[in-house]
Amino acid sequence: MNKLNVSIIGVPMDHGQNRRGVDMGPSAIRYAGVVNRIENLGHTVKDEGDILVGHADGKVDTDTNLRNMTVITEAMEALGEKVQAVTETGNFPLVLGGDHSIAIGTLAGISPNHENLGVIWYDAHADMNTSETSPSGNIHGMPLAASFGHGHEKLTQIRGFAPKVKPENIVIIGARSVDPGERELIRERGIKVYSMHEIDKMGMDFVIEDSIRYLKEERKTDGVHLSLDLDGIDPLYTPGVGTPVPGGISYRESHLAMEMLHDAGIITSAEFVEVNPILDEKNRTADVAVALIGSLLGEKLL
Ligand code: NNH
Ligand code: MN
Ligand code: MN
Ligand code: MN
Repeated sequence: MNKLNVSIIGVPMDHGQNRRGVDMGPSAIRYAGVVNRIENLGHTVKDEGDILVGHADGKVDTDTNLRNMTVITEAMEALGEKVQAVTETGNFPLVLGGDHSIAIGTLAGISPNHENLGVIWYDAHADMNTSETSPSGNIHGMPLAASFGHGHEKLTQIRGFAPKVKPENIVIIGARSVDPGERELIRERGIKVYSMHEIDKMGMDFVIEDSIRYLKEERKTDGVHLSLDLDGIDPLYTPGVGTPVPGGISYRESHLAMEMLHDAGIITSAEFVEVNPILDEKNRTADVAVALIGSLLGEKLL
């Protein structure tokens, strides 16, 4: 098996949504043993520490209509710079959140090293709102739209370029809570979505096979970023998330997905987000994140 040099980057960000505590996600995932889990697979790990995240007052910026806009965009610029530096050394970037707003920064760092990047967005939500369509005003509901260049330029122009990924190179897996504006945008931009309906009907096996075929053969991507929101998984297994939605992807289906992605060898970077230890039970959600990271990086029973 291909051995990697994994660089872990923590982003203690909680300003993209309303519940405090998700800024402790990187600590909870480290405490759950992420470094050992990866090293036991024969990879090397460098923990690069955390990106500095400033303080915010929860106010909506009057020009952009975005809550905590400045503190979030500042952290995204720093994260993008760090992720790009890590990517250029040939290391595998593993970003730990923090709320999902951080994906804007992660993709800003990965995108420059690809001609035709693909993204798998594993999430209960589509994260394709803008300040106009958002029901909450929270930036963590906007990062996917921002990354394909849709929304306010303060979010789309992080690190001075847009888009970070083409809409036709995106696959959403696990969606079950999609807002009206997002539904419209999915249709308009032809985004590929495997909602819970498709997972129930065709099985995770088919969904991942078809996602790999689509991104590799049809879209001919030269690398795929996995952005995994722990709320994609059913809250029975991952209760420590800010916006749980029942009826999600099971623990076993998620392991199967990670194992198949590993075997296909298509994932070139990853982030695990929305772990909130304050809302969790005995760090279970961080434990699931670490177990899934293990499967993604090659853990096998036999
Ligand atoms: N769609 C809602 C919003 O934009 C909820 C987003 N919450 C998430 N996204 N956790 O993954 O506010
Ligand atoms: Mn804070
Ligand atoms: Mn999300
Ligand atoms: Mn979500």
